[in-house]
Formats: sequence, C-alpha cells, structure tokens
Amino acid sequence: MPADPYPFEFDPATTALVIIDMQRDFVEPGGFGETLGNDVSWLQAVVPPLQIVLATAREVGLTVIHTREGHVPDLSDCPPAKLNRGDPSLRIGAPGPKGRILVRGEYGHDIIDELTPLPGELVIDKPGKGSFHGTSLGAELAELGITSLIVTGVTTEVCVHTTVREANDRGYECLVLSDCVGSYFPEFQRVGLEMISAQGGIFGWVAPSSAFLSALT
Ligand code: C5J
Repeated sequence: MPADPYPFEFDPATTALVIIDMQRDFVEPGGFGETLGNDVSWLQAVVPPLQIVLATAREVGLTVIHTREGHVPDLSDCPPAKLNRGDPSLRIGAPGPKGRILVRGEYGHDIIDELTPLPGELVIDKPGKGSFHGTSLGAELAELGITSLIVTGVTTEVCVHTTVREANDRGYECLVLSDCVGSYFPEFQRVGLEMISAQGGIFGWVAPSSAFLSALT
C-alpha cells in the first residue's frame, strides 16, 4: 500500500491493529487531559476514523490489541519519578473528575465506549508510555506470530511515539495511521508524524487510514 516514505507491505495474518490509550481520561471532555488545560477536540477527531478502521479490522479478522496507561491502586508500579511530577492535586492516584487519575479499574482509566474491546481482544495494561515496557505485549505478539503493527491512538508524540520506537528496536514493521493518532498540540502532531517516516523511515511508515482500508478490503 502507498505510504511515507515508500510503500508499506504487510500480510494480514501477521499484522495487528494496535489502539493506544483511547481512554476516557485522555480523550473525553471533563477528563484528566482536559483538566490539565488541553483541548481534547484534537483527540476526539481521531475517534470516527478509528471506529471505521477497528470495524474493518474486525471484519477481516485482523488481530486487535488495545492498550491502557495506568497503575495498580496502591501505585506500587509507578516509579517516584513519574508519581512526583506536576501539580500535586493532579498527580497519578489523586482524585480526578472521572475517578483516581490513571488508576486501573477507575472509570476514567477505561477505554471510551466507541472503541470498547470485544471479548477475546487483548487489552494490555501498561505502567509507562511505551506498550512494551513492563507488559506482556512482546510475548503475546511472539505467540501470535505478529511481525507488523498498525499503530493508532493517543497521544502521537508520547505513547504512540514511545511504542513505535520500542517496537522498531524489537524488529516490528510499524505503520502509523495519520488520521487515527492524535495530539493535544497540532504542531506536535505534524512533527511527530514527520519524525517517524523521516530519514527513509527511521521508525516506520505513515499513511492515512483510507490507504490502509483500501489495501485491507
Ligand atoms: C500521555 C499517552 N500523553 N497515552 N499518555 O501521558 O500519550
């Protein structure tokens, strides 16, 4: 399929759709992300195209993996360097507008209704920004024989980028769908995408979801 910086080849049998951190607290109005002063409309714009990609991936039987960033309730998996950062009233574990901030089991930590995982789809709970660090994702992908990742979700320059960099170092071919990843900051979105495909595809490939859907169906 056409992509930046050159065509991306994939075999659906060895490809997974990865949906990163489409959690209420990041994406929805009134959540933690908005409380921090961010404009969540940039992230909400990702939802409709991602719903189409998810529905199509399910139709053709692609492996679907969801991730959520968050911590166990006693925060024992949250390093002090992450825990002690920022305004104390808005730190991880503090009471937030949709439950304790980034704590597993809280309403705001869960995935938005529009993209609810189906039974049987992997949901990877991750303590960090990357999806491999501190998770079973690498083992799960090896078990499934997955070698290519179609990466979507939020935010482009944080958890999407960290995951793509981790995956690239582990030997996965990553295609990032430009309209299915989002950032609170338009300039980070643009530059974040450029950084992936620059230098001959230093971390991977970038393409709009329309190109992926055409290739898949
Ligand atoms: C952030 C994420 N931005 N999912 N998390 O803290 O990108």
